[in-house]
Amino acid sequence: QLDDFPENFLWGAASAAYQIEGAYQEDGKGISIWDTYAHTPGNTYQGTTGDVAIDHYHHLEEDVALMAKMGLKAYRFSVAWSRIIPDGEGTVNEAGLDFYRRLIHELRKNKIEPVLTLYHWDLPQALQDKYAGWESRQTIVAFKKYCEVLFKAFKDDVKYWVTFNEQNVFTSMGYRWGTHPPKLKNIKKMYEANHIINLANAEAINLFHELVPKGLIGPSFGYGPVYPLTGDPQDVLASVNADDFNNNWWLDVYCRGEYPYFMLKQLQKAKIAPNITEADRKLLKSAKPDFLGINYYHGGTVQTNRLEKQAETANQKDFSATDPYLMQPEADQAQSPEIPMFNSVSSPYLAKTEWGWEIDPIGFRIALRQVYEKYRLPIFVTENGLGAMDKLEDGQIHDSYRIKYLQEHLLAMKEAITDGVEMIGYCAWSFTDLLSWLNGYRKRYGFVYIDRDDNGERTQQRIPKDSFKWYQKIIAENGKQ
Ligand code: BGP
Repeated sequence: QLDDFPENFLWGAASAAYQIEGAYQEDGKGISIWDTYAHTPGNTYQGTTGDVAIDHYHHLEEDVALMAKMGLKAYRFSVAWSRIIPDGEGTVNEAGLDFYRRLIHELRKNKIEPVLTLYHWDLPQALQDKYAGWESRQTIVAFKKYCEVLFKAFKDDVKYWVTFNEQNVFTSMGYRWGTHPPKLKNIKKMYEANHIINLANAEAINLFHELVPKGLIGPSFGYGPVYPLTGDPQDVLASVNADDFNNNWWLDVYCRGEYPYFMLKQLQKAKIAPNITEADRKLLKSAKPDFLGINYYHGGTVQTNRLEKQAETANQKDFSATDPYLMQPEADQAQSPEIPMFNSVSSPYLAKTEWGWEIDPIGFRIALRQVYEKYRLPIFVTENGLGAMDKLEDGQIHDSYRIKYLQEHLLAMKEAITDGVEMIGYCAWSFTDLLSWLNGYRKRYGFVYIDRDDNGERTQQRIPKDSFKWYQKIIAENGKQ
C-alpha cells in the first residue's frame, strides 16, 4: 500500500526564460550569452534561436489561463537577468520587472504558486565581455545586486526561489565540452567557474534569508544515480568515483558547505583545483538552502577504466552528442584527472528516448532516496519529462508515450514518499513546448503543443495535448492513478 501524496503537494510544470519568452530585444532587454551563442552559425540545431521562441512574452495571459484550466498548483519559470539589468550590473530596467510583475500577479490571481529561478543560463553578455562571466568574482557582485532587486520586488508574492539551474550541466557544457557558451574546453577554468558560482549561490542564499525571511530558497541540481556495470569491485570503485564526479562535487558544497574530500585531493594533485580562500570556506559553510531542487532525467552506468574491460564492452558505447547528462570525460583532454576514474557505458537494462536518453523511473526513486538520505533537505522536483517528436493528427496530439513516461515517474515518486522522502512538489518539464537548447523546436516536452517549428514561427497557436487532460486529472485527484 503506497502513501498518498501530501495534502498541499505542489503539482507543477516548468519553463525557462530563454526557451519560451522571445522578445529578445524588447522593452529594454539586454543581450545574453545565449542570444550571442545562438546567433553564431553552427552552434545550435539548424541555427535555431530564442529570438521569438514560443512568444510567451506576448502570450502571458493566455498561457497562465491554460495553467489555470489545467489546475496547476505551481509554475516554475526563470527571470532573464538581462531584462532586469540589461548590462548585468548597472541600471535597473523597470519594464523588465513589470513583465514578471504581471506574470506573478496572473499566477497569484489563479492560485498558482510561482517558483522563481534566478539563473537559468542566460548571463548578460556584458558581464561575459567585461569580466569573462563566471570566471570572475566581479560577477558575484553583479549577481548579488540582481538578486537583491528581485528579492525586494517579489518578496511578498513569491515563496519558492531557485538560485542556479543545473550548475553541473551549464558549466560542463560551457567549459568542458564547449557546447554551450562560453564555448571553452578548459577543465581548470571549469573548476574555477564552479567555485565562483558556488560562492554566488551562497551569497544569494544568505542575502535571501536576510531580506525574505518567510521564503524558501535552494539550487536546482541535475541529479543522476550512478550504477556499476557489473559487481566487479573495479566497476563498483568506478561508480564511487563517478558519483563524486557527477553529483557530490556540487551537492556537498550546496548542502554541507564543503567539497568532497577525495575528489578535491585528486584535483589538487592534478593542479586544477579551484583557489579556495579561508573566507570562501566560511561563506560556503554559512549558507544553508531550505530545500533541494532536483531535476531528474536519467542516471548513468559506468565501468572501470582498465583498458581490457573497455574492449569487452566497446559496443555498448552509444551516446547522444547533445545529452547534457552525458558523463564521459573526453579522452583528448589530457589535463583531465577524471580520465582514470571511470568510463561511461550504456545500460543493457534500460530503454531509451528518441534522443538516446535512458528511461529509468526506478532511478528516480533511487535518486530521491539517495539525496534525501545524504542531505535531509525537503526535495522539490523542479524538472522531469520526456522529449519527443510529437505529431499533430487532426489537430490533436495523442502523446500516450509521454503519459506512460510521466505515470511511471510519478509512481516511483510515490514509492519514494512511502519510503519516507520529504517532498514539496513536482514540476514536469515542461508546461508548453519550447526551445530545446541544442535541439531546436522539434524536441517537444510540453503538455501544450505550440504551432511553431525549426523553420519558423507559424501561428504560435496553443493546443493542449492528451497529456494535458491526463495531468489535469492527476492534479485534481492529488496523484491517484
Ligand atoms: C535541462 C534544462 C532544461 C531543459 C531540459 C531538457 O538540462 O534545465 O532547460 O532544456 O534539460 O533538455 P533538452 O532541451 O536538451 O532536451
